[in-house]
Parts: sequence; structure tokens; C-alpha cells
Amino acid sequence: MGLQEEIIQLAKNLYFFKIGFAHAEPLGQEFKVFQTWLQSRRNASMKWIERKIEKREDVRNIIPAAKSVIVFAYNYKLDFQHRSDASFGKISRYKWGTDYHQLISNKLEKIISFIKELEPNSENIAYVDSGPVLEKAWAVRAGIGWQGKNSLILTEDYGSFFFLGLIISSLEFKYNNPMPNLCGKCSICTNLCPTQALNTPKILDANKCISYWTIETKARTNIPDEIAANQRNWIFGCDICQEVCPYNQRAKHFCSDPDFIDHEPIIELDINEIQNLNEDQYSTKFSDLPNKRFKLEILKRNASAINRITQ
Ligand code: B12
Repeated sequence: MGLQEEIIQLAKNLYFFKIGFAHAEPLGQEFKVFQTWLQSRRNASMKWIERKIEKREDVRNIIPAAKSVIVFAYNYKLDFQHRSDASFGKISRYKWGTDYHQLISNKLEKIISFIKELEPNSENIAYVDSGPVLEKAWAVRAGIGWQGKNSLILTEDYGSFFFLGLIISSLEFKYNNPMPNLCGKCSICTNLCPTQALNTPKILDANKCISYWTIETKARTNIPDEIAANQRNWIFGCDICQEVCPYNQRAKHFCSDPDFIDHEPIIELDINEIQNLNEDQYSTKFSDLPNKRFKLEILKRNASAINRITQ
């Protein structure tokens, strides 16, 4: 087995279901679309994404000797459903298990250690939502899946409930080809986004996105009425544009990694209870779940936005 096959094998043992290899060239059209997205202020208050732009365009501004970008996909779908009870706020699926940043990063560091044993002079760096890289653009280039109209990477068998991680490497590999886009004429996700955040297919407007408002904004920032009125009980993140996708509805693979499912998942929270908890009560109630703690102030702000409209 060559190094490439060994990396794939090791990654599969670490619960990645798909691994793809792309040539580390500058991003052309994808970068232009990204710049237009910034110019049209669709990044809302996420100023950090405007920085280190030259690295987002070309990973050789991260590792000058970079030859490859290896992309890893990790399925986080679990076999649970939110109940349709208006007194509960929904937590999006990506938060049902251990925090993915550390989880995936540890796995990628194991892969880097393995590569370094065999190729000690190679340079490798891993990112999981932690660096100035357009991960979805690389996932498309590495043939992991296609970019759906909900702007997320999709595969036929797994849908889109998966995380991406990548390793930029100075080593050369055989490269994969991008996949055809299989959304076809389907526009269910763009049509059913209650806040019209996906009016332009594949291009998300964060200013209108429930996920953005409930995760990315500071606790003191008020959620606007037009978002709150359509929040549909999402108390942290939002999965509507994924849940309605036929590929996700058909996907029957569930995460079996004990490191992700280290505890009974918290998939929803009592909205009134959250609003009335103080920090001590909150810490006691969730004391055995250090990885899954959400900031209480953020949850309270999101809960009060749900209540503001429904009461
Ligand atoms: C900023 C960010 C957000 C923002 C903005 C989301 C967005 N769509 O940009 C907010 C906070 C809203 C968000 C929400 C979510 N996020 Co987020 N987020 C990111 C982050 C950090 C950067 C994304 C980014 O660069 N956006 C900028 C836009 C312009 O890029 P883009 O969407 O890829 O747009 C491309 C297409 O438009 C394409 N394109 C369009 N037309 C055309 C035409 C041509 C010809 C070409 C070539 C290209 C092209 O070009 C653009 C640039 O590549 C990534 C991690 C990373 N470092 O990449 C995670 C990431 C995208 N998020 C992720 C997740 C899981 C989520 C949520 C599901 C969480 C939740 N449940 O609430 C939601 C999903 C909302 C949604 N529908 O996107 C995962 C997605 C995994 C996947 N399967 O795709 C990522 C990859 C994190 C990870 N490591 O796993 N997120």
C-alpha cells in the first residue's frame, strides 16, 4: 500500500467516511465569488472572514511548498429527532455531540504524525474551521461532494450532515476530480428557508440566516424581529435548509464514533427553564457536559427572541 492509500485507511479508522485529494492551486472562480460575497456584505458582522484574504485565495500563502490539499469528511448524523413541542428550543445537529473543532483536529494531528513518520521532511498543517481556508471550495475540488443550493457540501449517500477538515501538505498525491452537481432542479432548501437567506442559490446571506443570528452574534445583540418571527424554535443554530433536503432525508448512515457520542445528546432545551436559570444552576445542570456547554447568555437571548414573537 502506498502513502495515499495508507492515509485513506487510517482516516477511515478514525471515522472519516470520505477522503479526497486536490492539487494546491490558487482558487479562481471560487475566490471571486467569495470576494463578491464580502463586497455585498453577506458576511454580516463576521469581520474575521475578511482577514488573511491572500491565504484564502492560495494555500501556498500558508505553506509555500504546498502541493496538495487533503479533505476529510466526518458524518455527524445521529438517529434522534426533535419533538414538535413549542415549549422546547431546538439545538442544531452539529452540536449534539462533542465539540467538533477539537475532535476532528485531534484526528487530523494523528494523520499528520503518521505522515511525518514516513516523510519526515514534509510540511503539513491541519485546519478544521480554524484557519483562513475556504473548506467547502476545497471539498468540491477534492471530489468529496458538490456544493448544494443550501451552500453546503452534499454527497448522495450521506447528505450534508458532515464536518469538513483538511490537511495542506507539501507532498504530491493522485488527485480526485470534482463531482457533478446533483441538486438538479430541486430548490426545496432555498424555498423553505423561512428567512430567505438563500435567495441566491449556493450563496448564503448571513444577515438573514437563523444560524448566524443564534450562534455568531454577541449575546448583547438583539435578534431582529423579522428573524425572531421566523426562528421556528431554533435556540442554537438552524438545520432547516438541511432537514428539508431529499438527500438528507434519505441518508441512513449514522455516526458511530464513541468520541463524538460520549453522552446522551442534548438535542433541545426547555425555553422557559433556560430563561429562568442563573449561572450556578446552569453549571450544575450541565456540569457533566463540559464540551457541550453553550454560553447561557446566548441561549437566554435566543430563547427570549422565540418567546418575544410567540407570546
Ligand atoms: C462562515 C461560516 C458560517 C457562516 C456563513 C455560512 C456560509 N454559507 O458561508 C454561518 C454562521 C451562517 C454558518 C452557518 C452554518 N455552518 Co458554517 N462555516 C463557516 C466557515 C467558517 C466559512 C464559510 C465561508 O467561507 N463562507 C463564505 C462563502 C462565500 O463561501 P461558500 O458558502 O463556500 O460559497 C462558495 C459558493 O458560493 C461558491 N460558488 C457559488 N457560485 C459559484 C459559481 C462557480 C462557477 C464557482 C466555481 C463557485 C461558486 O463559491 C463560494 C466560495 O467558494 C466554514 C469553515 C471554513 N473555514 O470554510 C463553516 C462551515 C461551512 N459551516 C458548517 C456548518 C456545519 C454550518 C451549519 C450547518 C451549522 C448550523 N447547523 O447552524 C450552518 C449552515 C448554514 C448554511 N446553509 O450555510 C460546515 C459545513 C459542512 C458541509 N457539509 O458543507 C463548515 C465547512 C465547517 C466544517 N469544518 O465542517 N457557517
